[in-house]
Amino acid sequence: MKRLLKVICLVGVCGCLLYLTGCDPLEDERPVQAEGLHINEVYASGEDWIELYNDLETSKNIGGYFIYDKASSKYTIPAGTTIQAKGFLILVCNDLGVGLNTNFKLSSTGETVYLENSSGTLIDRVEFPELSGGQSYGRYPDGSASMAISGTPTRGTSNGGSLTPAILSATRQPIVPGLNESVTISCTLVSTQGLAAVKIYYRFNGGTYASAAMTLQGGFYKATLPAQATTGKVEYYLEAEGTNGLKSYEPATAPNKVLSYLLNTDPLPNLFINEFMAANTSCCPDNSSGTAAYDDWIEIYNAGAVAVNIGGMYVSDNKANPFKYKIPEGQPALTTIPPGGFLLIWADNEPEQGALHADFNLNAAGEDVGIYYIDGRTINEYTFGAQTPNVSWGRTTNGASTWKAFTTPTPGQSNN
Ligand SMILES: [Ca+2]
Ligand SMILES: [Ca+2]
Ligand SMILES: [Ca+2]
Ligand SMILES: [Ca+2]
Repeated sequence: MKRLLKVICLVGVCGCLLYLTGCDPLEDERPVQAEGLHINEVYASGEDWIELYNDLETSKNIGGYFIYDKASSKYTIPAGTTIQAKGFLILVCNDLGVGLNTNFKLSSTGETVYLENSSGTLIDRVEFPELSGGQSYGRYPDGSASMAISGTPTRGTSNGGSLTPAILSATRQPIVPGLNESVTISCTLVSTQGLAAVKIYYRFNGGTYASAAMTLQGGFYKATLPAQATTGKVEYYLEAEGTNGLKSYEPATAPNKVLSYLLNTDPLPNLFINEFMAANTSCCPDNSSGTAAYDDWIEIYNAGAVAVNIGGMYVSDNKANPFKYKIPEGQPALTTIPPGGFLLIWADNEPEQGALHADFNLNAAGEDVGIYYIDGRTINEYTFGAQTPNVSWGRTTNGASTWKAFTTPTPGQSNN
């Protein structure tokens, strides 16, 4: 639809020049007629919000103004809403559509938000880029045309004259470290402008945090965490400090919630990816929502002699990311597989439907499927090719090394 409209746009009113500069009727390309009220900062991960800023010397009544990301569903700011001179107002973007809660959310992959006055005149527009958790996009200083990503959102207060360096998400090598193995942590920054230092803080088994400088090597800020000779948990987080003294963290919740890895030598349980379906249109419904939904599924088989609670373990559709979906802990009645038993996990990208609903689908064109221990070690994984709708792919007998197509699938039941 968008493409079609673009073509109409190309040959129609907009003409080639505007088309080349991004003419898209789904985006509002009217000139902004500024009146001193700005979209000053946006935040798109977790509880989304938009910060408005009144750059005037007088308070401003913005009742009846419109804020939106889609012109087809503009949200009307309630009557009587005012912003003080040089003041800020937060609109929470949570789909509620009441009071200062807008009828839309923001996309963390980036989009455009618009502000109109009560006459429908476009008075501001901000196109924001992809934002990582904990990052905002705003004007520096408040109300100016200079926009940047910051690692320190300032919800409802001044953005300040300079931004805090923002860390792009950290990576770890190896992703599943073992005993006596040093670990390299890397990150990049959104901008190195005004950067004073990048540091890593780390600790072992709940001790006190040590810190180390992260140094620029081949475009990445890197630090190496020392090898550990005993089992336990390594926790770490990163800090970027600006020359303005402001600091941002990865994860943004640090030091309360941090990144970590486990060094663990437990023997792995005897579990198999036993059968799965990557294209379900009529086979076997997931009734969790109250209506039949034909979702992808993964069957796990416990070939061991003892029950295994998979709470805290992971399933993934990507061998390179064993930590993709953590089976919730604390629900052993749901997540324990008896010896010789089976457990069905819906790969429906609907984790809100319960403990046994992973946050991914299986690709019918082929990909990986695996189950991983609490420390990320591989219990069992498999790479499959293109799948036929409503035909499952499973081990010829439970736990066997050979696979075949099942025209009569047995989700949660023996393949034999
Ligand atoms: Ca702010
Ligand atoms: Ca699928
Ligand atoms: Ca479902
Ligand atoms: Ca089966």
